[in-house]
Amino acid sequence: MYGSDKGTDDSERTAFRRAEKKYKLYYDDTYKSSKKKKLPKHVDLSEVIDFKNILESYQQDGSLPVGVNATTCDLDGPVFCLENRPGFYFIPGALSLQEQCQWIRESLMEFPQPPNRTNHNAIYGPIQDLFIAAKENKVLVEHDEISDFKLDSDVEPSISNGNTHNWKFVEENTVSSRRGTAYKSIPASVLLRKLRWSTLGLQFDWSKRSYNISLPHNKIPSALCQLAKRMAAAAMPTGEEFKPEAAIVNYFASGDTLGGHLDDMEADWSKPIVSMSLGCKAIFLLGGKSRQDPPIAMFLRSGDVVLMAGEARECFHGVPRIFIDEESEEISFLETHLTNQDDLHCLEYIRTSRININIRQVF
Ligand SMILES: O=C(O)CCC(=O)C(=O)O
Repeated sequence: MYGSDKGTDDSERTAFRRAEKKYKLYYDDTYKSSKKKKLPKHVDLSEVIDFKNILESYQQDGSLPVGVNATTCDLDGPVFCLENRPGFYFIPGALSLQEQCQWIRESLMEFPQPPNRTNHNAIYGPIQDLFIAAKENKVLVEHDEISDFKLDSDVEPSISNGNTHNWKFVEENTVSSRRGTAYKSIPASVLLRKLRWSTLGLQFDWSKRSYNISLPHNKIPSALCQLAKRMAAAAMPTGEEFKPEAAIVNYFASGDTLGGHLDDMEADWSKPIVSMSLGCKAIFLLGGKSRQDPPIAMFLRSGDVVLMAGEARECFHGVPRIFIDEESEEISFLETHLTNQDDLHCLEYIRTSRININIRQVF
């Protein structure tokens, strides 16, 4: 499901694949041999729906493009739907700047904390305080029975997937002073960049593509539950309340993609998936029930919320592209709110990244 900018040209056979290829990040070869910064290749974005513009026109004179409808619920702004994708809802700018900053901080500092699992679990076991370690330039080292680190360590080895993990964060200078000792090491900042997902609430087992309710987990934080319930209302059957039980947090760096897929592991597809975007702008592809159906491309900006319920749950979707720094004006709004000392590291991260939190009712 996850990808990077490495060639994935095995097939152009489906309409979804062709759209992914059209929008994904390629660099302009003209600059390859020069020392200049690599520039993204130009891509025609004229067919990408921009709900920010749609909202502006709608607020000005009530006009809407053909095929787009608006409804209202308890939120401050309208909720847009697409006639040819029933069950899909787009809420532009649903999150205030304060809310966006709050969820960026939580996504970096709290959500990757054990017992929540991340893509790093399989190799390193549970990692505590990755964000702080990255901020302090620490290095994760593997220490075995004979290594010096074992003697220094007061940390019990962790066990995950049946493997014992002896990894521990140490000061960068400790690593360089012990050259010659056989151990593996990786800077926390690299691990933070390579963080692709964390799971909250009921834990998802990617190898089995199912929820593993026996894995230790915390409940979804109550503030996130309240927010998801408020957002989900537009897509809920009348009189029913959304019950957030699990969430997947996706982290995207430049060149990262999320390949076309279905979210079909939850029991009841009438309940929406509530999907929040933070940080750099992205292109979202909303396909149909077959990969052969040409997908609709739309921009997702920081603060936008998407709901997928009912029939839309059967639609392939994915993220072929994120736009970093100077291409993403949303970051300048966040800059004005991420101002204290701790925030600066979040800002540094989000300047070149996108975070997506998608919240699900499992049963
Ligand atoms: O990043 C996004 O906006 C979409 C995420 C998604 O489709 C998923 O996690 O299933």
